Amino acid sequence: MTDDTHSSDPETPDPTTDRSGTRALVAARDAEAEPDTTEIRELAAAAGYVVVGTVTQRRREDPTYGLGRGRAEDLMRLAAETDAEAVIYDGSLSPGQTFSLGELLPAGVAVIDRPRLVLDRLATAADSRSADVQFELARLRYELPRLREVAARDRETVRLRPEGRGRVRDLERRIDALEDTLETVTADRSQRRAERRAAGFDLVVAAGYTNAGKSRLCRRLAESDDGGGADDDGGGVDGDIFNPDAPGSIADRPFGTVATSTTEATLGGRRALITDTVGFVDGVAHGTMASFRATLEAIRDADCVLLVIDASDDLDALREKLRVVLGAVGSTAGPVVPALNKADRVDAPHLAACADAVAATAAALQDEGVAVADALESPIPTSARDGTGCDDLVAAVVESLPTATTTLTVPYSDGVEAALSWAYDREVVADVAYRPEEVRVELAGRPSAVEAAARRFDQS
Ligand SMILES: Nc1nc2c(ncn2[C@@H]2O[C@H](COP(=O)(O)OP(=O)(O)OP(=O)(O)O)[C@@H](O)[C@H]2O)c(=O)[nH]1
Ligand SMILES: [Mg+2]
Repeated sequence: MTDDTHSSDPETPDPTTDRSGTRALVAARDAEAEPDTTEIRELAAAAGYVVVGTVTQRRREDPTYGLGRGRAEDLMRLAAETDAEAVIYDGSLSPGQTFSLGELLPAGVAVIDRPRLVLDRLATAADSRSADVQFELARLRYELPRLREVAARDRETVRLRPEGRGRVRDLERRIDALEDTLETVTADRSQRRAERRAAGFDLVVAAGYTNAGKSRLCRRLAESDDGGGADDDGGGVDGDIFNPDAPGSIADRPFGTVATSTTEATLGGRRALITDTVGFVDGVAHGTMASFRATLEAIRDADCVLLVIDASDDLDALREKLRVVLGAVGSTAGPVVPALNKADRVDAPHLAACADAVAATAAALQDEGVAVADALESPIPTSARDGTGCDDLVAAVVESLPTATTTLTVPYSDGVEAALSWAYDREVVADVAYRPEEVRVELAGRPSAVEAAARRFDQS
């Protein structure tokens, strides 16, 4: 990527730089309880940081630093002691707070809040050829008010610095250009979906919170036609390093997927395209999420959404993550089939409690007017690791797909054989009966494919 829009100020670190090995402190604050830093540490590690210290605080938000002044000063001392190069704040900081905290910390220590951590990771890891323009756009939209803040402070302190304003203008121009590109990318993807449907495919899209097991579940569904199959040893494919025997297994790997990918599969006799998407993460502002338009539209437009939920989470986390995902998705055209994945890690009572928590969260979201909550079917326990429940999941997905049936009786001819062969290829032939001089064909499956097949028989 060639991009001359980011600044070299410590407050606005260059997001294209490789972070591997960067020493970072984690700072977290929560008004209600002692902050839990598990997820932010995992996200930081996934983005390449080495966490060398943590400062937490239970108090309400401080308008200047996010943390209270005392804890912010602790952070400053700890940063000096540990030679930290970055402070990762588990929450959103306003442009002003980012600036103030940066001023307090030793020179050169970057301030990275949760949204920046997520956006940097997505924007830099995404393969630029797969045009994840959306992540780049999200990151720049996040950047703009911060750069304006820096430019405004520069004006106050060092008189007017025209290069600050120039950078803001460059960034605005780059955002405009990316918005145009995203418009085209989104239209192209929508067109491609229409073509795939016309070719007789059902579009199944896996969505869910990061680390829920979407990719592993998609691989398993694509591997075998019935969704079951041999045990997945967790090794090999895509460098999956899950080790079920590791003590206190560090199987959690957020940010595994940074671009959507689509695989062809046969689900219960229907030709489907399964799309694996980038996971959702809490703490990325709604406006920024709106930039993930191409991904959100793929989910909203799917014939069936496979909503992957990590059943090994505790119930509070499960509810919270479900809210994040469904809140961002908003509404879907088709049904949503939830999978309670990682069922191998938990017992039956916990799975039952998860199903209840999903139902209760969906009901609450429905009351709040989140339309997608209405589309939720009953959850199916699955294990992408050992294949348990995958047959049931496939059955539920197939059951939820749109189906049309029609019966035709046509005079026998070579044209009918050709039409039959075409219909077999698209998996829409439910029954064929040869009679003297004529053929009776029962078609069932994707409405567009059934219609197209029926037209071929008519013209045969
Ligand atoms: N025990 C167990 N581990 C699983 C299962 N499914 C996935 N995992 C592990 O959970 C971790 C995350 O799985 P992924 O498939 O990468 O999750 P994801 O939802 O695609 O994550 P993102 O791409 O970051 O959104 C990996 O270490 C997987 O091996 C499962 O059914 N059981
Ligand atoms: Mg993934």
